Amino acid sequence: MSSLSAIAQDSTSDNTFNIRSDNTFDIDKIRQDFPLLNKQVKGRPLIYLDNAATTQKPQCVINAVNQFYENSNANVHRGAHTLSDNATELFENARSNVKHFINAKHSHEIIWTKGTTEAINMIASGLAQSLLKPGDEILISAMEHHANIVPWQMAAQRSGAKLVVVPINEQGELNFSIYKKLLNKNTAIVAMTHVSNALGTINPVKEIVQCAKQVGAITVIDGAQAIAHCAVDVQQLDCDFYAFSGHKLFGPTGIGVLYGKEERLEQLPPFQTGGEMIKTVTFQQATWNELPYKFEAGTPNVAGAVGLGAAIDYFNGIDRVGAMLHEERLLNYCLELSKSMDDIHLYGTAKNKTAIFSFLMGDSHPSDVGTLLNQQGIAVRTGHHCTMPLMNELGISGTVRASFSLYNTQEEVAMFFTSLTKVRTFL
Ligand code: 7TS
Repeated sequence: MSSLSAIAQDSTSDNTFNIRSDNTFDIDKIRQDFPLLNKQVKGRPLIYLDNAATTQKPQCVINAVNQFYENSNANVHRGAHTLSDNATELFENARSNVKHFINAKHSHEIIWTKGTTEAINMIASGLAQSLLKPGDEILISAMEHHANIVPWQMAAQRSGAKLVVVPINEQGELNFSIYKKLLNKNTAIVAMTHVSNALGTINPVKEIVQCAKQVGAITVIDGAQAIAHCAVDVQQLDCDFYAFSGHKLFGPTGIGVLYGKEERLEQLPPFQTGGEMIKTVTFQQATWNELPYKFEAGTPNVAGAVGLGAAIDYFNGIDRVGAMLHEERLLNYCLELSKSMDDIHLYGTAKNKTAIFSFLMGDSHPSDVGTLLNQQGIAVRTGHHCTMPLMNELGISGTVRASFSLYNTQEEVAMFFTSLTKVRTFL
């Protein structure tokens, strides 16, 4: 059960070894790049294990955002002045950074959004308007985040389509044979997560997409949890849409990406309307701007885009295979230490998974465990993790989730378990 071996086995990642791998992964150096990791919480050194919620930011990202406001702040695409030109160049360079990072064919296939949630809403709402009809089916999995459930429920309600859920097995893996059986000529959309935020399961997205294409379905991949842990190549995956958030990739909050194949984006109606997204407007009607601007109504989050561009530069600059191996070791160490605690019940034991350790301890309430861990400077997330239907399937109301990033250390894992042992004596 490991991220790297998982990714290596996963045929979606034929390019895994095209990402940087030069044995330069240096955890001490990396930690120095993240100012917040040196802070104290409750008088203890912070141990930040809530990376699936959001990652910390390296100094270079903080600087890029600050420098944008200090030196280049202006609105984009509209000024007849130097600052606006500078801002536009930085903004479009960041888009091009994203294009290369996920290997999209064109920069105009990269749409800036607020994050994954907005990106999926954009697709679901557009497809409800333009494509879905009564009798169509939208396939999602039982492990989806609410952001990849509720927009489809709304789309189904608006269009008369039906939401169909592919079950998971006991390990928290997609039941692939049932998925294949559920695909049929009425399947209009397959919307699935690349990596589960509650269980860490890595889904075989390339195979999911291949099968969906055989019935002519449109594929939407929620990449929120994958983007910082897997090598993502959208042309290899061949998905129609791929969504992710900047803040889970060491970038700022409030900025994210919707990738869409050019022809799919052309077919999709705009999500929001107003300035920037139009070509011509009369009081009677309007025509749309070209891609990507058709989907970027209003003044965008320019500083956020610049910050995300810097985050991608940072991420590309480290030994990413080294980082994956490091995360794999953290997860394995967690699993090893948890074996000595027989009242720990782990949720999510997929063969292919990222470093997410989701658990319950005895009959303790997850929020009690989280509060007591916080007293010791350890940040975890507790609750349903915005996957209430999954929690229902598992017959629980929530878990305690420790989610690791490349800057976490073996010592932190050890401290986490020492603290859990202490927590247990209080409960
Ligand atoms: N999809 C998945 C798989 C996610 O994990 C999340 C956020 C989202 C979509 C939504 O992303 P957003 O950036 O638009 O909010 N997941 C989590 C989490 O697990 N804890 O906090 C947020």
